[in-house]
Amino acid sequence: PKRKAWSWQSYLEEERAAAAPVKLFREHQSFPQSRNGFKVGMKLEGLDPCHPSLFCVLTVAEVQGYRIRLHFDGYPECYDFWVNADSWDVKPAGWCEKNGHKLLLPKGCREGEFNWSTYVKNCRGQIAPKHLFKSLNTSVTPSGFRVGMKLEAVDRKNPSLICVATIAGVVDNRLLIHFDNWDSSYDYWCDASSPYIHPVGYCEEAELTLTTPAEYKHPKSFSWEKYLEETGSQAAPARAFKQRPAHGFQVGMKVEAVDKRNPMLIRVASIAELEEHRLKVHFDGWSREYDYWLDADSPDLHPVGWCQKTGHPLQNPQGSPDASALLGQ
Ligand code: MLY
Repeated sequence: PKRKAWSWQSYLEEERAAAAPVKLFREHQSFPQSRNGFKVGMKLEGLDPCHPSLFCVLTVAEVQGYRIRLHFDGYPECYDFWVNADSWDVKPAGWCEKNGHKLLLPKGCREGEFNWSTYVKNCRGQIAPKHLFKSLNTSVTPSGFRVGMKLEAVDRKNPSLICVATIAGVVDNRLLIHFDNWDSSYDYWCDASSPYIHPVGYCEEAELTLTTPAEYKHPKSFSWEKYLEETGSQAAPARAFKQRPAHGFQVGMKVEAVDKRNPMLIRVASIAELEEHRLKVHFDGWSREYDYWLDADSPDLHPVGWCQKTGHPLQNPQGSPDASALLGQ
């Protein structure tokens, strides 16, 4: 028997479910204003998602709707990753040099010898044109955060720890958080309203344990006053930290979410559980074991209709539309 093409509208009716209202999404999650102009082969600079303090030389390997798959030049394909075309994490060639950031060079390139125009000429590549980068020239209000200032921050790789940390970078309205005396693999970028950063003294006030810097001599008697003096640094001013309003998502609302296990796929999903700044998504038609938590402002979360609007395939609960096409149903 012929199966009717899957549609959100009839699915929501059948399920008696509601789509998460578009107003609950942040701009970067919602319907884009422009098209994705990136083309396969274009080269750019971007953050390594597994090592977010590092900008790297990347090539667009695949374009799908408003998303691009990025490849690390000179490294195996298994490190490729997907971002939205308006991601702040991608920058045009030359951005690092201009902004004083270290650029991880393609494997095999020697330090001091790298030059973008010779590089693209040699590999017959193409530099991604500047106008494709939507996150450039966004208006920025001065924040009060300065490089070197200290704060208390959640270690996102070990989220039960709140630790002594430093602002290691400030770019636009984004802050690079670094954990004192740890390597940069725990670093992350966030903004002043991130729920993961707090002013000096937050743990004491909230009666939480503050994780002191690695190899700190007297962790039991840690005092901020002493530490700031020892390190000749300042605390980030409390007024620089902004409160983020709670998200408005509710359990049962339908969304479109990236499948973390196969990030090229976006699936029909439901909000399954809530926390103040996070939510758990469930992929409709799949076992609960694939549910996962993400930040309410994650770029991998979109309103119903996002795939259709942006020209991205959507995996529906009946299985992918492409698969049924193959079976001739
Ligand atoms: N058991 C982990 C804890 C690392 C915590 C690092 N934070 C504080 C930046 C480990 O030693 O790898």
